Amino acid sequence: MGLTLTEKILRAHLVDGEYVKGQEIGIRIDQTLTQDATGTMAYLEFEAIGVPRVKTERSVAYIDHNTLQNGFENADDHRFIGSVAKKHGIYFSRPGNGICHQVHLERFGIPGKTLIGSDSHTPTGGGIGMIAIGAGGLDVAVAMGGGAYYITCPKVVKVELTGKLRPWVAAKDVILEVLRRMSVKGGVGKVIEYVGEGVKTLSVPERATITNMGAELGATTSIFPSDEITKQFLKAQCREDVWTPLAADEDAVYDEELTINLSELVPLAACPHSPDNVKSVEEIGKLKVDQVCIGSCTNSSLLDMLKVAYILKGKTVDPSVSLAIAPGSKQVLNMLAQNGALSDLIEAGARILESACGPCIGMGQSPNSKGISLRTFNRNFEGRSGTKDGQIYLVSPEMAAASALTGYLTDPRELGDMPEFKLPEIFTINDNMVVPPVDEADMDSVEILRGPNIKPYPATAPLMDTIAAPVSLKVGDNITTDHIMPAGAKILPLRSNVPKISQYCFAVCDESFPKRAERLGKSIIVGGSNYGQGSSREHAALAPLYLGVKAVLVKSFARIHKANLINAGILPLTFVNEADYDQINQDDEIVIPDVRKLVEAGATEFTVLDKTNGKEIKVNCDLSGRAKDIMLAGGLLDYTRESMK
Ligand code: MIC
Ligand code: SF4
Repeated sequence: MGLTLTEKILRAHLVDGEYVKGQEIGIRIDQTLTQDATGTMAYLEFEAIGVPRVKTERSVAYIDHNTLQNGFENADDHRFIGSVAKKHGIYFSRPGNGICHQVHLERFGIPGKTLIGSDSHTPTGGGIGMIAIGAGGLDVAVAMGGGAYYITCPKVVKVELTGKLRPWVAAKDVILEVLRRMSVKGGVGKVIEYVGEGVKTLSVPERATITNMGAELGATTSIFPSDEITKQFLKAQCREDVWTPLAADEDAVYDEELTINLSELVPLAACPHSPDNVKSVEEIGKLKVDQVCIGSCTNSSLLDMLKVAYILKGKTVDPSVSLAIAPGSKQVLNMLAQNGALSDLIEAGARILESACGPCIGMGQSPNSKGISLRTFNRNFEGRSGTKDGQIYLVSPEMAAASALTGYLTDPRELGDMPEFKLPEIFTINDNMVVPPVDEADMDSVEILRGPNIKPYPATAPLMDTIAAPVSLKVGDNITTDHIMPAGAKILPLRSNVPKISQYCFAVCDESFPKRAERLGKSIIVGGSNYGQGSSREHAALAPLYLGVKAVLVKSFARIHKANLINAGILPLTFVNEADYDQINQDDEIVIPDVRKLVEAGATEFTVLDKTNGKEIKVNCDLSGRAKDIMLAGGLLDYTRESMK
């Protein structure tokens, strides 16, 4: 029986467990990446683990999220990360060098290797045949220290691509179509593997758009084969030597199958406030647009920017629209400058932003009140843009540019004939914004530079014998990490200061939550399905930890967030009968008797008592052997320290 590409790479990296779908496996990690919004914490954790030099083949620390330096905090974090990187063997990509996923694809990714990153869009690397997975900062810290990374051995979904995209229909439309069909929970526990004749019609940047936004499916990751097109891309990056051909066996057996005929796709948009709320331009109808933002790790490649420049050339942005463009990397921006396309963007009236995440994470460019903003990004969760009532639509760069000119949501096919857009034979290579680490022999000479906003990891404690605590918050379905721990220009500078950032925990849902949780001392959160979808930010677990949350009881969890809760020593529980969700109310007193003994004994189902209404509720406690030990120890940091003794 043939193997999928996913299974081939995972098996080659298996260091713990058996390759049985649904069971926990530990894999060796070849490469890691961090970004600055999760990086400070990840490196504090790495320091706490106490390994002097990273043990990976390549680890890179990027600065791309917190680049609005409105106060000393972000600059201090950048300096801290730079100094840790220099000392401990990590390459440091300086602010201005670009968005982590874009730069990693261009300069560091290698087909067939494993990569974990403290950012949920790490699967971008699947565009060149990597197994690239988003993880919590602590998992990345452990991997840098040489530890395995643990995942549930995934099911593999085959997405067979046939046909060829028609003019002005984009890779973005492919992933939007997958999201439309599978939903934001459809990928949980699965790797999405793209195969078929249609694959050969997609360039690496197009493939990377698709794997990048596979994160929105809740999938473990997404992957394309490594073929001649991959080779050509790597050659153009002067990295042909790292190329290897990789593909699934002809007779590979998949768990699920989906076929997408590229020739039949039409331009699509994800409507507010979810990436799977996908409709065609026709279905949406006439829509006046206030703002257009082009960029983010999903759509900021040179190819995307060249298409945008072509559409804008010689024209002027509609006077009612603000157009912001952030090219994804220094390489992209530089090449746009070299070939004159940058001038086309500027001439048309685009507001050029630095090569960073920017508006995607609410770092500036928030739309006006109730503003309709078309973005080439990957997430349109409520409030994420920084404007509470902003209405964000996720679209392709082609649709974004066409709409910026008309002021209305515009089908890019109205642009007429499309020229062939080609990647350059050779990219402009200049890695002068990547600072290599010092040699091991010199590491003592590097001083770690800490700013006053950088506070230690919050206090942890081993799992309690019995949890008796009130429900401090009850929330509904599809709560994202942007609800739990909002980002944006105001809050992001507090990422290295958990006590302070925790005061914004759940600000989108209930501003009174932090104070209430603190007053209660210890408490439980109750939620609906797909709780914690979205980002990898472990702050969505660390803030609740700091505020005394002991357990989270929900209908179902998103993968990375559940792992982050376990890593923080917060017990993740799910309802056996989802209808029981309606039985529990905020403020109810909950008791989980003998929870420590139950977890120790490996119990997977136990009874929780709601003392307020006298109801008994059955809950699942789905912890693998290792996760169980982590919970008992009080989190992954304590567990790792103990196991290293
Ligand atoms: C995001 O897109 O939500 C982020 C910001 O990149 C996050 C990481 C973070 O919150 O720092 C992610 O996707 O993991
Ligand atoms: Fe940055 Fe947005 Fe990509 Fe997250 S999704 S890494 S914020 S560009």
